[in-house]
Amino acid sequence: MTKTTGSRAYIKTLENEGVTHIFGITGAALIPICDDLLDSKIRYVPGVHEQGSAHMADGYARVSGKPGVVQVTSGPGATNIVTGVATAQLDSSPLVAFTGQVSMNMVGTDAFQEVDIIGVTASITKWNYQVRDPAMIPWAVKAGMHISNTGRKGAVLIDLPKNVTQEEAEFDYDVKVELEGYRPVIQPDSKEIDIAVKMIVNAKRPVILAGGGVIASGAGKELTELAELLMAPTATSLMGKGAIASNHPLSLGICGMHGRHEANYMVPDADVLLVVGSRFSDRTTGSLAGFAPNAKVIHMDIDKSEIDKNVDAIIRVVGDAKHVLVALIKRIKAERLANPNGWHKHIEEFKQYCEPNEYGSGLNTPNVIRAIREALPSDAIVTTDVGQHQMFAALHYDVLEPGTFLTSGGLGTMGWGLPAAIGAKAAAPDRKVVAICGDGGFHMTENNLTVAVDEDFPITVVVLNNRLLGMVAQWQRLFMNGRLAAVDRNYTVNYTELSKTYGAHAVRPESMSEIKSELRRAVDADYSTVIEVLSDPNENVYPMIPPGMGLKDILTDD
Ligand SMILES: Cc1ncc(C[n+]2csc(CCOP(=O)(O)OP(=O)(O)O)c2C)c(N)n1
Repeated sequence: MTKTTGSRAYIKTLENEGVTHIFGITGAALIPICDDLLDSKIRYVPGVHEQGSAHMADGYARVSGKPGVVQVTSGPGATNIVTGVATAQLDSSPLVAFTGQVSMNMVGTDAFQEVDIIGVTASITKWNYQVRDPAMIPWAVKAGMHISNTGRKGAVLIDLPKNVTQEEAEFDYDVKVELEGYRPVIQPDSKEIDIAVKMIVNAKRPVILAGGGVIASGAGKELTELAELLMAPTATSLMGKGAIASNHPLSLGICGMHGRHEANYMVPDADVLLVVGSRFSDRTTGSLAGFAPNAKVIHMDIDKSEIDKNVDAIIRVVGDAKHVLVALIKRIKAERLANPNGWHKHIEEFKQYCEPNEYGSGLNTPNVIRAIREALPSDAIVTTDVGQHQMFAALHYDVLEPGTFLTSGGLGTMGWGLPAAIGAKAAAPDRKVVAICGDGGFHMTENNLTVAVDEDFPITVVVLNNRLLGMVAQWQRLFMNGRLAAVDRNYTVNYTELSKTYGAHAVRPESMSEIKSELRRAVDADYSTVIEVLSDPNENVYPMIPPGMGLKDILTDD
């Protein structure tokens, strides 16, 4: 074994763990690490604000399936990633954050740029840990990478006091990572599977609800196979969008507050609801009283604590979605299925809503979203920001391959879409990446465009500029007698010109045909483009379930 500094041990361990990119911003506590990174093959991607760097690492993680790494300095660097860490944690994305810290002899003295980031992030991380001995660095880094990307994935934060990175210790990469009490259940119990199968094969009106767990475990193919085997209409949560291709005849689309009619009418009528990798967020269920009131719920999840949390299950299966689905499919194939009497055919009754003919051919957000789909190959990655445009995308963007639609579902973080797209491009340089943003969210993190340009991650950003904080304005129009408060954003800033100053190509097309041709040019280009679309400030996203109401209490614009 050789002696080396904590800083070098940290970098060597990251290299051995297969880390390709580190996103972040430096500072006093990170000087030794950034110096050593000059000699590493890991690509360091300098950011412009730590929140953006954290979202980049999150986007990278969601696309690569590997942990995304963000590295920031102590104090304000660390507090600036809190939103990024919480966003990743709530969406079960494997983000590993490394924070610099003041030296151990200064910890607790309110030293310059000292903050107790372990305390701050305790409730928004899967695990956090302060390394106090350089010899522990390989163990801590390996443990962090492992915890973030196993079981239910999530955010990890590791705090690195400066002296720990400067001091020397024996470097032992092969140190065993034994974590007492950490035993994620991957393989489902075969008895639980047997009980579930009995219920499933006798179902008359089976419906599947797939969540982000299906995407995270790469089980889209198995989910689709199960749906076909049962001829079961299949809805998804927002995070599960794409688990089954949007254009599959059994796809109901997303369910919930801005769910499609197919999903919101058929989920409540199920007699057996098969839920895979979904946590029953309130945005997915609406009022629990109206959510599948007659269904026997079979809840399958990798995280035992999600089962019976919001919705009582009758059968509980703990395990990784892919393993659970493989086991189910194998068992169901050996059974005789009940005749569901054409139950799935009801899907057609609801499909008329949300279809293109409803929106004509003029310039409106659903048509822009559809034009984005038409301009992209099936493996292109779309990220969204948060607001009306996000829900329009959830309703109208057809996801053809699982894992190609990325969004901040749990925390609903405005400002996520653009930096996450940069991280996605870093993970998949050969694929097209488009961020769909509102003007509000774009303005929160648009400075990251400079990273896309200067670090050569060519992406396309579509800014749907309605000059309003649109989603809030929609709630005010619908539920506050139309009194608009705190939502007006008719700023003097010109996003097209602003984007040019960051070095991006930027255009403001004015008709659908111009939008379509700009989209085609942008996605084929090897540089970043911002397409600003001046959209209608009075547009509402429909369908919508008013807050607190049930899935069938659907508001439309008729
Ligand atoms: C960081 C953050 N701040 C505030 C909110 C609350 N919020 C949710 S949607 C929304 C409006 C978003 O406006 P915009 O980005 O312009 O998108 P639009 O709804 O107009 O499509 C706001 C303020 C949020 N989700 N995230």
